[in-house]
Amino acid sequence: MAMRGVLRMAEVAIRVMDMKAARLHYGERMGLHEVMQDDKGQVYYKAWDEHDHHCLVLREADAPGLDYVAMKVYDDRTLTELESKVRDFGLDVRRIEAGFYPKSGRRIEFTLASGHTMQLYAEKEQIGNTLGQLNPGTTPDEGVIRGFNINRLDHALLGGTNIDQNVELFTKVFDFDLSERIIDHESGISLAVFLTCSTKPHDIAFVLQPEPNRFHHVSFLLESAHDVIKAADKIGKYRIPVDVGPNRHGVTRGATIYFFDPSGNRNEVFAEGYVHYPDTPTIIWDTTDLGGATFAQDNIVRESFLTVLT
Ligand code: M3P
Ligand code: FE
Repeated sequence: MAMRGVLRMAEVAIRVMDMKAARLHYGERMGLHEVMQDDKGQVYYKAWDEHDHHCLVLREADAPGLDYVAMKVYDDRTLTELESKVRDFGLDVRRIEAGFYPKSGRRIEFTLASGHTMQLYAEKEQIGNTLGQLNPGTTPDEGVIRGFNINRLDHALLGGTNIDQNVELFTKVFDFDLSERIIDHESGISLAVFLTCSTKPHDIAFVLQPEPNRFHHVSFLLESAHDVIKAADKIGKYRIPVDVGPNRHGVTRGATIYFFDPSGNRNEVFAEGYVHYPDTPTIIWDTTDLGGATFAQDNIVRESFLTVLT
């Protein structure tokens, strides 16, 4: 296995305004598994086919939005190496001791040029996917895969300033590839950038916004485009507000539906997309085909998709 360094988007921490409503949404409706509530009242979730203890943290607050994203790195030595590389790149690095975040080893934290708080860590308690490791079979017990049948956390799209500086950091320091870029066809400036550390089309993406530190969406992986349609049926049944109904992104070629949690944070469930390799060329879309880049089944640019962030 050649993949070392940063492994994946591993934890997203978001603010919700009503924890009871959020639990109904993320737990009962979406079908994520609540694994813990801490002494501050924060609620932790995992998706069924993840081994780590949790991938989503909800904190009750006065306004929605993102607290931080955290990526998991291969091991503690990688974390030490990346800490000095991030400092050499010119960012201030804060050290967070093991245990400060529940079930987690030590972390480093820094602020991206786009204004977002990002963390790296190497260790988190693993509780498995219920199948075990010896002759695990293929199919968990009834009730493990439920709700929208979410397999795992997939990616986050963040809105902010200076997104090209983020590309520098992720490609030079973290060894990500720039899989895709949306540019303004007249000025050539980057409007959105998509970055991968794996064979996924993206692990994190940034969209240019006039203000720093905005949250566009968190996305969860389903097994198939069929599962996206089945999720859409439940989104309709439970009157969950929809931003964009089932469609396929041009960027990433993922089957998608965007909807909102009760606090207005955008969620996505996503499936398919292409396989990225380190030698896959960067794909460029320009604003002459913004409809096709964003929603390729009708080529219509959605105003809300470009302007509603928390
Ligand atoms: C995704 C995705 C934009 C496209 C976003 C794409 C900002 O969120 O999951 O592929 O144009
Ligand atoms: Fe997405």
